[in-house]
Order: sequence, then structure tokens, then C-alpha cells
Amino acid sequence: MDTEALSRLYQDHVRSVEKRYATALDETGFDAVIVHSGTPKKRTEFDDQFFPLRPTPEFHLWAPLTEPDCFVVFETGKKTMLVWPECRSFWERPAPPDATHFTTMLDVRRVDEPDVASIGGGTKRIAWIGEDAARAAKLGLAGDAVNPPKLVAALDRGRVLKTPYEIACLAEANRIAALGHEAVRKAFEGGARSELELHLAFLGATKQDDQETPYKNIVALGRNGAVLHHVSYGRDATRAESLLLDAGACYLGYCSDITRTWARPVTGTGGSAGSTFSALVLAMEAMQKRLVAKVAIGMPYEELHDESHRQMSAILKESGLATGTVEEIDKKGVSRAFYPHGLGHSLGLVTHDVGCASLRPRADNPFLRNTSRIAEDQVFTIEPGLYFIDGLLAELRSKPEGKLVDWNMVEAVAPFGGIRIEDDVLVLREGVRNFTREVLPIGGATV
Ligand SMILES: [Mn+2]
Repeated sequence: MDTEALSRLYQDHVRSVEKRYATALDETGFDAVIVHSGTPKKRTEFDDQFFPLRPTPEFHLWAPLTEPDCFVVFETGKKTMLVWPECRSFWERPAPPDATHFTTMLDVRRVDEPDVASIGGGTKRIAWIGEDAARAAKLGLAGDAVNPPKLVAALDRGRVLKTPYEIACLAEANRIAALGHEAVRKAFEGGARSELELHLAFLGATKQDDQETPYKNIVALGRNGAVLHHVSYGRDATRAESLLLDAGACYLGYCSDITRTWARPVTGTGGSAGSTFSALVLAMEAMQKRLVAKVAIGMPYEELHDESHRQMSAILKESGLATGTVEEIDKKGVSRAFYPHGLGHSLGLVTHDVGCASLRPRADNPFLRNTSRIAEDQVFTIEPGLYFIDGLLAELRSKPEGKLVDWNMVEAVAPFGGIRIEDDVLVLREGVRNFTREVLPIGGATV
């Protein structure tokens, strides 16, 4: 990405984050806030190894640094300070930041910790945002000052609408992930592969180490597609009939979250179940696009989720997997056994971003992670799915509404696992910008 353009966008980003912080502090009775990047966590107390650091998202909002024990100090009316200690360890050295644009807008101090006395500790009210309460205590911050719930909630709300800088980062995170999706699709198309091999192909094409991806890649061949978060990769190469890949990339802390589903052309082994599955993939692809086209400012996201169940019910009926009316299939919970998760979630500095799930979803939508009213500059995923999950289907089969399902057909298609198609979209005044389709035009098909 053009560094000058990035730098200009970052300047406006910092100005708007500063405004947001000033309001949040004012509303919650604080004068300043210290945001900690984090402390590495031990893998287990019985070992001396540590997990790689995941910086506090609120820290990443200011600076794309992945180093422990850095601090952002914000005080209304002052230049925001970045405390960035020099690394003196001879055991390790943090990776240099991917860009340095942030240094010009922040008051960078290469010291070990913020000087709380000079911020006005004792007289001013200073809040701490970060996981390490012991580190906060060392600076004299404890009790109500540590992650004050009202301040955290106000800062979370601030992250819902993305700045142009964040939008550029999210688009770039999509561009990088697309390289991995293309590489994996080609590898799958090429013949027998193991899930581990496909996972490594994704990392290689996106130049990410496993720990740097926004979330653990979900790589599922065949039946494993029915495990929503399948990350225990098979080691043996198989010529599976289907592949579900849910994998993203990070750019300066911002995440992409993309799922694609591919089916092999119908062969001897796939037979008519193979053509049924391929038709389902195409039906899901068309449905996902229709749902993206329905995104509109002011609409509750949950309404779009409900619409996805009506459309899923129609797909179940058209494919012959279910009989009865579309309304019955929807209202009796049949579609929920095939599509148990939510339509999507907010996306930003974390994959399941904050601020859009403060309301509880209705009881029949227990896993919906976005209950906000759709607004301009929100970024969220649209990711309907259709799976053959043994446990959920067995439960459905034992109920009266199980009679609506063609169980022979379910059994025939179950070896293909499932389908999920997921794009990341930005809400515009009219419609959306689909970051994912800009770089990966097809969501699912026969390869
Ligand atoms: Mn997702």
C-alpha cells in the first residue's frame, strides 16, 4: 500500500480516535487513560514457554506494534504518547512494525514505562485498559481504574464505525487473504491433498506465520466441513469431493475473515450426491449474494439473519432435502438444524469485533453475534452456511418435524460436510462495498 496515502489516512484516523477518547473519558469521569499492549502469557505453568503476544485491540487501534509492554497514554488536549521501550533482551527481538506512519502523529518515548506522576497521578483520575492488572498495580493503578466497564463499553462503541484508514486496512487484509484462498483452491483442484498441506499453502501464499493469522485457519475436506471450527488438520492426502476454507489475513492489526466452498466435478465416487451437493453450493452462493444486496442502513442485522433462514428454508425445499412449505421449514426450526450459527459479525481489529452485540439476540438465534442496527461505515461479515451435522440432525430426526426431511438424501450428501460462503462488507450510504468479492469474485462453485 502507498505509504504516503496510508500516512494521510492515519492522521485523520488519530484525530477521530482522539475525539472519541475525549468524549468517552468525559462521559465516564476520567482525565486520562493508559492502554497497555500486553504481557506474553505462559503456555502452562509447568513449562517456560510463552504464547506469542496478541496486542490489546485498543492499543492496536493507535499503533500497529506487536510488542509487549508498550503503552499509549491519552490525555484530552495533549499529544497522544506512545511509550515504546527499547528491547534489551539478547534472547529475542520483536519483529519490526510493518509500517512506521504512526510515529509522526504520536509523541514517541523510548522509555520503559509511562511516568504516572507527570500525567497527574494522585490528583487526576487515570484509567487502565489492558489484561495485566499486576502491571497496572505496579504503576499505581488498581480497583475501579482497571478496565472500568463504562469506559470499556464507550470505547467498544467507538470501534463500530470504521475510519477511512481502517477501511483501507480491511481492504488490504482482504487482498492478502485472497492470495491464500486462490493458492488453496488451485492446490485442491490439482489432486489429492491433506488439510495440513492446504493450511500451509495458505500461510505460504499470504506470507503469514500461523500465529499471525486473525484466527486459526479452518481447513475442512469432505465430512470435516460439518465441524464449524475444524482446525485439527488431517495429515494424509486424500482426494476429497469438497473443501471448505475459512481463513483470513491481518494488515496492521486489521482482520479479514473469508470462507469459500469448493466441490469437485461429479465423478464416479460423487455420483448423484455429488451433483446434489454442487447444486447446493451454487444455491448458497446465489443466496449469499442476495443477502449482501439486501443490506440497508437502518435495518436491524437480526432481520437479515431471519431473512437468511427463510431463504435457507427455500433452498432445503427446492433441493428436496425438506418437504412441506417454506414457512413450516423455517418456523419449525428445520433450517436451524442445517444452519445453526449466526449470519455474521462485526469485523475490525478482532475477528469478532466489539460493539455490535450489546443486545441479546432472540432466543431462537442464540449464536447471532451482530444485533445492531445497520449503519453507514459498519464492517461486518455475511456468512450463511448449510451443514450436515450428525448431532443436530439426529435431534431433529427424533422430533415430529423430522418428518419434513428426506433422510436418505441427507445420508447421501453428508460425506460432503457442509457449505459456508463468507464475505466482508462495508456499509455505504447506498448498498455496500464488498471487500472480498473485489479480490475473490466467486464464493463457491465446482472447481
Ligand atoms: Mn466469520
